Amino acid sequence: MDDRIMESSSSTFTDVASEHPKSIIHIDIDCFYAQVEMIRKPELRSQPLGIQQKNIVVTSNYEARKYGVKKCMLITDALKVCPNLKLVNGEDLHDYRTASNKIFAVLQTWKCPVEKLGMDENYIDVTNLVQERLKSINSGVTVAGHVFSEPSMDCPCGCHTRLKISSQVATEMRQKIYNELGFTTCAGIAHNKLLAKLICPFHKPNDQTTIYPEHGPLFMSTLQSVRSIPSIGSKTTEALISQKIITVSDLQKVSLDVLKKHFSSDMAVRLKNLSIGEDNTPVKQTGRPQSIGLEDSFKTVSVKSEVEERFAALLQRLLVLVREDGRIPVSLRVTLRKKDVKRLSSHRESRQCQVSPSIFTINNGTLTVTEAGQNKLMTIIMRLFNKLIDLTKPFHLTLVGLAFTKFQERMTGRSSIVNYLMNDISVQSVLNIQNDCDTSASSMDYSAASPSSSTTTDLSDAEVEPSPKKPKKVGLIAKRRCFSKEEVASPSKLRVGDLRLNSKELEKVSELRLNSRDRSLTPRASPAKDNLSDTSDTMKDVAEGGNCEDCPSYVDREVFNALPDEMQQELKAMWKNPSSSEVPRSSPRTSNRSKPNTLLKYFVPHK
Ligand code: DCP
Ligand code: MG
Ligand code: MG
Repeated sequence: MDDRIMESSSSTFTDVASEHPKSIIHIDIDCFYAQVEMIRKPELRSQPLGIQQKNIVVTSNYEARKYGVKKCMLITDALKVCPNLKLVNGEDLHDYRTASNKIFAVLQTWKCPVEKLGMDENYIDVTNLVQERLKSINSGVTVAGHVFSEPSMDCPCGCHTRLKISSQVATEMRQKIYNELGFTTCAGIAHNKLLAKLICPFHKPNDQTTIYPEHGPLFMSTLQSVRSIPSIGSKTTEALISQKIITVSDLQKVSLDVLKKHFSSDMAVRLKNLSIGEDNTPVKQTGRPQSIGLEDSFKTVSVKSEVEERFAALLQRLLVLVREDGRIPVSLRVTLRKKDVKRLSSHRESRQCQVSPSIFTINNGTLTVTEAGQNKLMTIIMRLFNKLIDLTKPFHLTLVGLAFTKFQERMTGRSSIVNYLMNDISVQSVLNIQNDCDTSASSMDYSAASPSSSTTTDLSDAEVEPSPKKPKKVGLIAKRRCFSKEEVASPSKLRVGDLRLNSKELEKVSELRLNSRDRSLTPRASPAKDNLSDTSDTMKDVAEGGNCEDCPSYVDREVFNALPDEMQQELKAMWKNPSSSEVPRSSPRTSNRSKPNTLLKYFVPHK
């Protein structure tokens, strides 16, 4: 064992008043996919059940595990050990994803940071909640569930009591998940994420385990492979194995200096700390993913038409995910894994480009894509494919992937003026058709993504992306939409800004409306535009310089006149009675915080 590390660890253990200040819970759902199926069909509970994806059992219920059915077993092997195994196809992840989101939502009701990890795991940082509860606790707190090992002495920082309270919170959380959704779960409770996650399956299913900091090194030494440590990936594992460091115990014993010869200094220290159960990574509140993607892997595909079929199937599934998410995509990435038959190797390549928001429409609050829109997306996908593959030569693919990698935000609050304007989304849609992804070499923004970042439904957006608009275009759009270049990036402002139509654009909209049979082009909730002649009237107003006698000088009349009557009246009333709403003359981002969606902030004078 590295004495230096252990020494410093044990000396700080006694010296520092609050050495283990955090309280972390890790919750993992028992046999997740299988439980979703058993909740859906309770008769499955009493029989051994396997969830099948292609030729693999991705998970099984605990009944099947008694027979030796393991995760990722081949179907043939699983049926050998358990001939009665009932198989349910689990390739459609929709219901699993929905259940996962519901569990996340339940955990959020404690108002603590919750970090979602994959489909069935969540970290919850209950530090503040525990501090609150401590205030009203006078005596003896007992632990709920199992303990890895009873402590030999009390830790002066008081973490034992805090972790005991955390174990009670974990029980409450698991109980609520069970009561509301019917899932049994396991929990691990510790002073950091590493130990909470690793101790979680110590007693399973449907149970929980708490570990105290002093037992971190002992517990870690029981792990057979360094790969069991969550943040140690395959490359680090390989590098460690090449130095004959195979078990976590080996890692504890190797000196820091030896590790530093093979890893950066920071990495070496991190590895040593991990080996003794020390980890200070924070629980990061999970937001919405920065990209939504799907991949399909297969043995080999070498024909373009088959690639197209696979992309079409992926696109259908991806559109379901995007609809659930609700945001409007503005960028699409295509990923291929190419097999080099000569070298017996494979590598990933990605290309992406912008897609026009006009492909997506909002019908009754739901994001939809018409058949024409889907065809347009397929055209874009195949153009990107053509950029990635030299079709004059044979190709061999083992994976195709699709991901939407950037989104406009939809603001859906009732008070959101942006939301109100979105009822007229068809206006933007018509205008945005011009901005469609054009894959001709001169006008298309392409990027070759880094291969490592082409993961499915990745939560990070590490790729080097093309700038959303070319500089010249940005300037033009910023001008047209009355926002500065920097503000163009703000999706909500772009939407409102889209109403700043010049008379030519309005003519175009009007023409398109008159010619279009698409019912979606008829605005629903915009009183001034309930019929087409009203639109023409608006155009007339614009052509004549507007009818906004009451407008302050900084207001753009074209913008004002493009607004529905109701909104114009609302603005006029506000300008007449400024005390009712402060005009944000400075920054629209910072002023008028109490009314973040007030219309007035969109009428900021140009500097
Ligand atoms: N899963 C998958 N492919 C894998 C591993 C898991 O598709 N290689 C899916 C199926 C699981 C779900 O992810 O149900 C959650 O994975 P877990 O490792 O948590 O396994 P389970 O929840 O199924 O079982 P356990 O009770 O051991 O947590
Ligand atoms: Mg699980
Ligand atoms: Mg899991």
